[in-house]
Amino acid sequence: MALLDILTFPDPRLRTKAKPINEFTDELNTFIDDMFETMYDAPGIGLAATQVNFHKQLVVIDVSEDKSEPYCFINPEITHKEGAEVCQEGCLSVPEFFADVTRAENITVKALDRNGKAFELEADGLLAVCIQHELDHLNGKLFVDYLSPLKQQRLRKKMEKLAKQKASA
Ligand code: GNR
Ligand code: NI
Repeated sequence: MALLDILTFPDPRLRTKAKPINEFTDELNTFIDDMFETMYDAPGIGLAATQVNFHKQLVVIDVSEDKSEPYCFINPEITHKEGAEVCQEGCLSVPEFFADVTRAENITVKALDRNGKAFELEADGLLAVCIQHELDHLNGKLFVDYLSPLKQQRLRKKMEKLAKQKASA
């Protein structure tokens, strides 16, 4: 197993639109294991392939506290959305930054599992928030895109400062 490097904002590769997966190989399964390992190590509750510079429609999620609910979604599609809910979000690609985002409260998602078998899942709460956050990544979208221009400007300044600190450390 291996830890993968996570791209950080404003890396333009985070804006790539992911392509569907149509081959379910051993290689893909090893990569999925690496994504889980990277997510748990970070630690995070979700990781989209886009974030590790692999531009295919693949995400892993586990919102449990004890690594007991691993989900892998391939070629995911939200087929139903209902209600609205505000949640404070963070992102492994936007370190040390948190902001409120409004998402659908209840969703239905259909996807393929790591063996290529179709499944459907209804989700609410943190799992629903996380699924919507990860699917955005596959479309090249980040949670910070929902913020006001002023807040986005502040974030850019903060990221520039962090990058300078890193460069001189
Ligand atoms: O670890 C993560 N936590 C989180 C918290 C609230 C809303 C969304 C998330 S997803 C994030 C991991 C990540 O960046 N996934 O893309
Ligand atoms: Ni994210």
